[in-house]
Order: sequence, then structure tokens, then C-alpha cells
Amino acid sequence: SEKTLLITGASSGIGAATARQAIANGWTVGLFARSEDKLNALVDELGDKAIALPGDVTDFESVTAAMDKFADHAGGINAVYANAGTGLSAAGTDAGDPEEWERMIKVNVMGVLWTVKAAMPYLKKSTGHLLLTGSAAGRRHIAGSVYGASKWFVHGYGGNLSEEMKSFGGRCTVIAPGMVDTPFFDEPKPDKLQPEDIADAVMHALEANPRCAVNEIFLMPTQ
Ligand code: NJP
Repeated sequence: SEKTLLITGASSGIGAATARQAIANGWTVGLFARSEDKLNALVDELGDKAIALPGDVTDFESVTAAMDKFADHAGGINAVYANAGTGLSAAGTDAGDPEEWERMIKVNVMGVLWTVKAAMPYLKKSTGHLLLTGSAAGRRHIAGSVYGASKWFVHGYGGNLSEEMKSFGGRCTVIAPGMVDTPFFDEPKPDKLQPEDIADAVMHALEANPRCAVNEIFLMPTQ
């Protein structure tokens, strides 16, 4: 198939919504996250075009193994969505916990680097597409947002990756959402963006005419 997509952080929220939409649009989808039970439930829902790839983005070996397994299963990889990410219990620098920062940086920074590193040989072969989940907090300055700083990394790297991908005809898209109603938050956010809104944006970038690289999409809730 020419439409094979591996998604990290696929077990809930934006990643799971994107998997649903991609399957509906005829993609074969690799679902990567730590929660094997949730991935298996999603495969039950989505059918045999989806495959569960349990793993942890903070473990490079685990990411490369999943990439290899998916490529074998699907006959190559056309797109990789580095979406796994995590937040912090306290936003500010003063109240922040340095050990929690380190865990977050491992996921939001190293996890993205390692996902891209593992994906690159396959995407070079397929002239493929890389997508990253950044954040509105990686585009605007928010007081004390250590989380936001990790997302500025994603936007900076994504800009450079657009050039790197272009060098072999590939594409890179960074998605920058404002607040989305997902398990990222403890409380429901019914007035905010819904995960399907982000999935729509991802599909737009993925299915744009090959001459068109959608480098960035910034979405904000109206409320
Ligand atoms: O949140 P959630 P979202 N290895 O918690 C996975 C960004 N964002 O959909 O491993 C592998 O439902 C985790 O799976 P599991 C945000 O920063 C959000 O909102 O099983 N996977 C789950 O599938 C993040 O980059 C908002 O626990 C790991 C997924 O990541 C992305 O959107 C606003 C992992 C998180 O899903 C998706 O988050 C914004 C690991 N070590 C940006 N650690 C927002 N919600 O408002 C976590 O601007 N995961």
C-alpha cells in the first residue's frame, strides 16, 4: 500500500482520533504507545488495517523495533506521526519538580528525536511524510511554561526537518493545537477543540497534493 502511517501516542486523545480518521480514509495504521490494552481495544474497533505496536518513545530500541515491525507488516512506511507527549502537574518554574521536567523532556524532546531517527530510513525510501505534534504553547510565550519550552523544541526541529525532508522530496508538518479535550487534562473540556479537529488537520496535510508541503497548522478553539 502507498498509505501506511505509524502514529506514536496512539492509545488515546489526538493519536487515537487520527488513527480512526486514517483508517476511514484507507490508510494502514501502526498504533504505538505504552498501554498495550488500549491499543488492542483500538485494533478490535478498527479492524485488520490497524496493528498494535506497544512500546515507549523514551526507549530508542523500542521505537526502532516498532518501526521495523510495521514496515515488514505493511510493506514500507509512507508517513510517521510523532505525536506522543506529556504535560506537567505544575506549569511554573518556581513550583515545578525538576525530576518531572526530566521525564517530560525525555518524552517530548528525546522521544521525538528518536521517533524521527528511527523513521528516517523508511521515509527516505518512500519519499514520505513526517508529522509532529507541537503546541500553541510552542508558538506563543506563556509565563512559566516549562511544557511550552519542550514544544518550542518541536517547532524548531520541525522547521529544520522541513528542509531535511525536502532534500529528498519528502514533507514535514508540525501541528500546533490550542487546548484539546483529551485525557491530557483531568477534567473534560467540552468547549475546546476536540481530538477529531486535530485529526482533520493531520489528514489535510497527509493527503495534500504531493507538490504541496503543509509545513505548519495552528488551530485554536473559538471559546
Ligand atoms: O493527550 P493524551 P493528547 N511512550 O494524554 C502517549 C499534545 N498537545 O492526545 O503510552 C509512548 O490523550 C500516551 O500513551 P501511553 C501533547 O503534548 C495536547 O492531548 O499508553 N507513548 C498517549 O497515547 C501530545 O504531544 C494538547 O500512556 C507515550 C499519548 O502519548 C499530543 O498533543 C494541546 C509515552 C498522549 O495522549 C497528544 O496528546 C497541545 C511514552 N513514553 C498539544 N508517554 C491538549 N490536549 O490540549 C505518553 O497544544 N505517551
